[in-house]
Amino acid sequence: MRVKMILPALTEATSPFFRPIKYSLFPPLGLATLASHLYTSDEVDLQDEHVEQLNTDDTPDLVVIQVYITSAYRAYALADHYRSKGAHVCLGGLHVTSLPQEAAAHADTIFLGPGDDTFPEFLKDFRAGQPKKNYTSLGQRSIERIPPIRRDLIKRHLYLVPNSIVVSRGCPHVCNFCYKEAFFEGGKSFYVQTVDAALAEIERLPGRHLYFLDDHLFGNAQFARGWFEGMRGMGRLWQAAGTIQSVLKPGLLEKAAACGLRSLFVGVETLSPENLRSSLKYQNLHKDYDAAIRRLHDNGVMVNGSFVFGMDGDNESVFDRTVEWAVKQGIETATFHIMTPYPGTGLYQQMGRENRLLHSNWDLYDTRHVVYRPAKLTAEQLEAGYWRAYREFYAWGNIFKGAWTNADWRERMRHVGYAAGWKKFEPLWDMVIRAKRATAALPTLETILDGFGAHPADERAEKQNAQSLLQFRM
Ligand code: B12
Repeated sequence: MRVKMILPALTEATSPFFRPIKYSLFPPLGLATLASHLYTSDEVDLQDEHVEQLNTDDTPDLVVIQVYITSAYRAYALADHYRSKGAHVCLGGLHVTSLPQEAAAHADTIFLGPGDDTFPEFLKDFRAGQPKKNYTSLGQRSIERIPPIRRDLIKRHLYLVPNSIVVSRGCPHVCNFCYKEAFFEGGKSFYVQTVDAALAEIERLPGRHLYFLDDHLFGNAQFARGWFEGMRGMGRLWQAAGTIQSVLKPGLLEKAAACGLRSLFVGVETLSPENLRSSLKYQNLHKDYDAAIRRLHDNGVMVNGSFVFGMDGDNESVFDRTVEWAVKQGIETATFHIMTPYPGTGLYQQMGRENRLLHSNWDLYDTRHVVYRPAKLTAEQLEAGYWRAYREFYAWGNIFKGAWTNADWRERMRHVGYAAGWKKFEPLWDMVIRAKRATAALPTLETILDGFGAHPADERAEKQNAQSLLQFRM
């Protein structure tokens, strides 16, 4: 069977003028995971439009497309193109799950929710000539027995971070702006790999660097502790995402740092308890944010703080207050978002009920545009504040101010290297991406992550080894 798998480009990714690095970071892990259910005899062409020109002159039997909200129109156009050529087109992913009717108009088969259980079922029906129009993942979901991901289909050299990995699905929390509740509706919404399978997947990845794309890698502390132990001594350097609450849990962060955690994406979202309550982000309520950031830095873990602007408690002062706080904490990188009510989420239903949705042009649901009527801000103030926050946070003055919150010179250089490398050399990234050499920058990333070869966790590990050796001799 000839199978075509496509990750269409999100808006902004294919601008002819400029290529942001963020779209050349991670390979299409979702599609490579689904491909593990195909026969090795099947001819599979996996294309990611973020990093390569799509070839649509081919004549596959089966086409599998992953759809996000800001790639929906592109995905539908590709689906229509291949259906007109007689291919069987499958659409799935976050946007299809939130708006199945819209997607069904462009597909032979649609999939709702995770595909780990439904896609193999579909393939059996399809090979038997009886594919259904709709497959919905329900009930007891598991990833404990999924086959190894088809990483052979991924063009590693096109990505800065070819070693992206997930060892879980979903998240134990219920924030009302997040896709999760809608996507996992009807069944388990947080489940993990087995420790052995997680370690086996890690062992399969070449090199040192790993990037965990799990929504919440520390969501199941017992599981996390298990494979953190298993990873000790592997010499890995890795990045992931976790909550303020999990960072404050005694012992867990230390174990993660000891086996290579070097930066953490943290959903800080807002400094306002009122906003935390209204967005059902209870896990951040009454938590000492400053102590959490300090704990991360004390363990040599850099912070990528994620913030949302435009919640109902926000007025004009939110932008400067947030940037000032983040710089004062020495947060290395920040990802700002304009609050975006994604279809299917509690926030979208609230905005609909209150008649505050401005339009349904999905291309603009990219967290850079205002698509609803804010409460205490105008749409212009919100968009201008968002862009000002990015400019201010990554101004050289603030990068150095943040770096100088560290006493140690190496930590200061690491902060400057990481923050500036991420945001101050975009023309250079543009050149590297167009030259299809994104992976060439990985050793630099590894050196910065590892504190130029002298990371506190390594020093701590060496000291502990020396001590245990000494005790052994005595
Ligand atoms: C990698 C990633 C990206 C990549 C691109 C996507 C990609 N796949 O490579 C990049 C870095 C470009 C990106 C950008 C952004 N992202 Co992003 N990203 C992710 C992330 C962290 C991991 C996706 C992944 O690899 N998951 C692991 C694999 C195994 O799962 P999967 O891809 O979902 O596939 C499974 C199922 O979805 C399903 N499936 C998927 N497709 C199909 C198709 C078929 C036919 C079938 C049967 C099944 C199926 O089966 C697969 C196996 O189970 C997700 C988090 C998440 N939980 O999805 C956020 C996430 C998708 N991103 C998010 C956001 C907010 C953004 C940004 C706005 C961030 C920013 N500030 O810029 C931008 C988008 C900007 C724009 N122009 O729109 C949000 C949601 C957005 C939404 N609702 O669409 C998420 C959910 C994070 C979150 N928790 O809120 N992102």
